[in-house]
Order: sequence, then C-alpha cells, then structure tokens
Amino acid sequence: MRIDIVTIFPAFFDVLDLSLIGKARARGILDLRVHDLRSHTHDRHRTVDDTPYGGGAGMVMKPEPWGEALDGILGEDAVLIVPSPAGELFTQATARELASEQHVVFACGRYEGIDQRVIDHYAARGRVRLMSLGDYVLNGGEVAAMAMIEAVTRLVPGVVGNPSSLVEESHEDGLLEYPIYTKPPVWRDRSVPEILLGGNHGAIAQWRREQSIERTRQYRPDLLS
Ligand code: 6GU
Repeated sequence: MRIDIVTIFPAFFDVLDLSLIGKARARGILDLRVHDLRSHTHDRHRTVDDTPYGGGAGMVMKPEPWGEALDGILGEDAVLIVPSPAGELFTQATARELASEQHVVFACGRYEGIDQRVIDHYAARGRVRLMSLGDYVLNGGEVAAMAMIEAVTRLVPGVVGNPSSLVEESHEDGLLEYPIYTKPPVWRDRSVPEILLGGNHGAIAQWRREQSIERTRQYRPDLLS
C-alpha cells in the first residue's frame, strides 16, 4: 500500500519510523511518503493561509499550494482523505475499506481548514472523503491522520505479525472487547476470574461474550440496538 501525507508539519510523522509501521516500511509492505506543503509555495514567506471571505475568526488554507502538491501525488487509483471535524465518522468499517486500497493520500489542514474549492476540484476528478475521528476538535489534521493511518495499516496483510490478534478485538464484532488477564494468578489480593484458569474453552468463550455485552451496555449502549 502507498500512503502520501501532505502537511505543513512533516515532523509530526517522524514517529511512523517506529514500531510495527516502521517495520512494515522497512520491509516494503508500506510505501509511506510525507510532503511539506510549504515546498509548493512561491512567495518569500512561504504563505499557506489567508483570511476568510465573508469574515470570521481564524485563517483558511489557500488553494494554490494544495493544488500544486496534490496534482503531483494523486493518480487514477488514489483516494484522498481530508481529516476534518466536519467530515463523516471514521470507524473500524472505514479502516477496513481503506486497508484494501492501493493508494491513500491524506491532506492535513491547519487553521480553520482548506479552501472548499480544493475538495470540490478533486471530488470532481476522483474519490475524496472528509473524515472525522469524533465529536471534538483538534488543532489540525495531523494527529487525526496518524490515528487513521495506524487503524488502516494494521489491517494490511503482513503489518501485524499475528493476524488472529486482529479478529478478537473491540469493534470487529460490534462489541467492546472483554477484560483480559495474565500472570500472576493473584495480584494485590485480586484473583484472575476462576473460569479462565479451567481450560474449558467453550465456557471461556461464553464468559467472554457475556463480558463483552456487559461492557458494551455499560460504556457504549449506543452500539447495542
Ligand atoms: Cl479529522 N480533524 C480535526 N481538526 N479535529 C478533529 C478531527 C479531525 N476529528 C475529530 N476532531
């Protein structure tokens, strides 16, 4: 999978050299490229923002640097993701959809966002999705893009060593994950639930299912319909 990221803060993405994503890059499973939007400015101050038409607080990202940057990156098969609190909700289902793409491009806006004509221009020529992580506001798209990249790339075959660790986790079956335990069997007077020590795999599976449902009822009743 190829992933391109356009940002005015390329250093945000230095951490993609670490951990499983870093290993997948080194092994050639992920071709991940970070681009500095300011290298597509042509004025002395490398300006990427300007005041909003119609007034209002904050600044808007100018369309020209985005056009030049994205023209050089987007191909026929690419999907353009624009992180935005005004977008559709990014879920595990979205992560699964994007994990089967050949080429995903993230356009990370700062300030109040990117001039709408950039989104409209590329939506008329290809696939564009405005994606939000949830109902809160971040200072820019970088941290959101990072979260989406981790959620997507861990589903790409070969990125996570043991694929079975991908199936029994929160949100894959519409429920939150059950509680988990490891050794020692007693810690600070707290015992591991007896059923997990018995080796009755049918009973364990049933207990875990019940725990998942109870947790979901407690923390995320909106997921139970
Ligand atoms: Cl994708 N971007 C920003 N700036 N804020 C957010 C978000 C995205 N998702 C939730 N809050």
